[in-house]
This record gives sequence, structure tokens and C-alpha cells, in this order.
Amino acid sequence: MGKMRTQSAPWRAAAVLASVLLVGGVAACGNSDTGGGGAKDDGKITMGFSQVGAESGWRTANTISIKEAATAAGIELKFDDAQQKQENQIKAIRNYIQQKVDVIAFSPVVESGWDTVLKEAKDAGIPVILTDRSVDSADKSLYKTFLGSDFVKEGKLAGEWLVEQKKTASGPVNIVELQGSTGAAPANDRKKGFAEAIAANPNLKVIASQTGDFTRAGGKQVMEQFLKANPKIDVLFAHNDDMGLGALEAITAAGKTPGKDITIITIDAVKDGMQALADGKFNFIAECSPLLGPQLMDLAKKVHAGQEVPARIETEETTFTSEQAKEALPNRKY
Ligand code: GYE
Repeated sequence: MGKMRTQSAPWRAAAVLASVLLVGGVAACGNSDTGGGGAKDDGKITMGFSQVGAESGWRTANTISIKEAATAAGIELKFDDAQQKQENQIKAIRNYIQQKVDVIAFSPVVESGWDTVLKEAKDAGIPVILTDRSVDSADKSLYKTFLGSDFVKEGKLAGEWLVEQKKTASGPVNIVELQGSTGAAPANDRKKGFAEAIAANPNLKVIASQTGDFTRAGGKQVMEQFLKANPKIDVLFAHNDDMGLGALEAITAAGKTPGKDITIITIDAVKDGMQALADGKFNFIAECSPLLGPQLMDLAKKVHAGQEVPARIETEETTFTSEQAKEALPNRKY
């Protein structure tokens, strides 16, 4: 309940209806500057968006999707890149409140510590939409909806694939884990889902787990340390493609063959990751779609029009083996 997986025709129709009602509604409001947060009543919705940063291929694709979808939807977008810092996001959100944007949307870099600023937005009458990542606030009335992936599921799918691959292993299988940014929902949840899945086989052990901050440089650097400290590494689980791609360099430099000496599992399925998978350097990817822009803009129109929206909207995702990556690559959008 409360989950909507795809944009069904009735849903789209409702969105169109919402925008029609919206135009009428705004016109009827006259020049009032209060309530709803709207500063100007030119019929155009203004969205303030605070992005995490530009740390990965996933993030770049997500930013493009949001900017393109805003233009297509006729929504005026104010965009801020927080460079992976919560304090920058809080500052951006406060600016948006001051500017009286119609809707605030953001992808929270970490899960905790948002209650105060979200309360400020609520008091100003500006609806907030969480996109990509969520917050751990107990008060769910602080935001209208959360649009994004099920990160626990992604970790689980990665772990389940490994359990199947190693089901005949007679001895210990040593796994190293490159975690995403500390405190980020996808890092917490992917770790959790993976651990739950591999618990099915006591031979599968995570012998080292550290953050690589979702970046290639971080993945490379931490993998170098892992390789130095651990003579036998059988598997790498990286919380995103970029860290896995960085780790490839460290593995090759250590004289090992990625995808053969070390089985590599990642999450995202951006083009470079899919290429590595098709080339046999990665072995498995659980997909995480960054193309959230169109759904986000539809939601913005709805919440601005005062319509009810589901509290949680999950993106649809799949997984890829090397063969499947070869097939999917030519039509990959990101
Ligand atoms: O997996 C990673 C990015 O929040 C789902 O953030 C997103 C994650 C994505 O840096 O590549």
C-alpha cells in the first residue's frame, strides 16, 4: 500500500489534470504572497533543488535527468550542488525558504539531522519532496513523499547472487566491501541488505569494510589498502560502480585479474560500470536508476496543487550479469 511503481496512464492523466487545476488555482489566488510559499503568481512553479554533489556517474545522470525534466515540465529550477556536505544542503534549503520557492526537493547526503530545517520549511508552508535518498526523521509530516530506490533490496540482490555463485565453496570466501559515504542511506542500507543475504552461507565472510565515499579515487585508495593488508581476497562488493572502477586500477596494479582472481559486484549500472561488466572485469551489477527527473516534476505539480501523493514511490530496477550487460549496453541511457 502507498507504493506506486510505474507511471500508469491514469496517474499521468491525473498529473495533467493537476497542472490544469493548478493554473486555474494560482490565477484565482491573485497576488497574495503568503501561504503555499509561492513568491510570485505567474503560474510557474519554482523548485529549489539541493543536490548531493557530483561524486559519481550516477549523480551526473541524476542531475541531467532533473534539469531536463524541469525544462520539459515548465518548472523553474533553482539548483545547488552541496559538494557532499550536509551544512551546504541546509544552507541551500534555508535560501530556498527565504526566496519563497513553491516546492523544495533534495537528495539528503546523510540520513540524520534534518528535523530543524525541515520544520522551518513546513512552518513556511513550503512542501518538501525527498528524492533518491531518505531521512530518518520520526515525524513523517515534515516531507510529502520519498521518491527513490529500495537500497536494502539492492544489497540483498547483490548478496543473493554471490550466495548462488559460491554455493559449492568448501572453504572460506573472503569478501572486502567498499562502502558509500558514511551515514548515507544507500551506504547503510546496501551494507545491511548484503549482510542479510550472505548470512545464508557461513563460508562467506566480510573481512574488511571501509568507506570509499562513492568516488573512483576513494575506491582506488581503499582497495590498495585492502590488497596490502589481506593476502587472500576472493570478492569485492562495492556500493557503487565508480568505487568498483577505481578499485580495478588497484587490483591490476597488484598483479591480479579483476573479474577472475577477484569477483566484483557493484551497484548502479551506469555506462562505465556496464562496460566493465560486459568486458568481464565486473561480474554482477544490481541496478539503481538515476532517472528520477520526470517523476519528481510530476510530484512537484501534484503537491503544489495540494493533492495527496503516496508517501513512498519506489523506482523499478533489475540486475545484470556480463551477458545481460552486453545486450543492454547499446540502449543504455546513462
Ligand atoms: O548509488 C551512488 C551515488 O544515492 C543512489 O549515490 C545514490 C548513490 C549512487 O553517489 O553512485
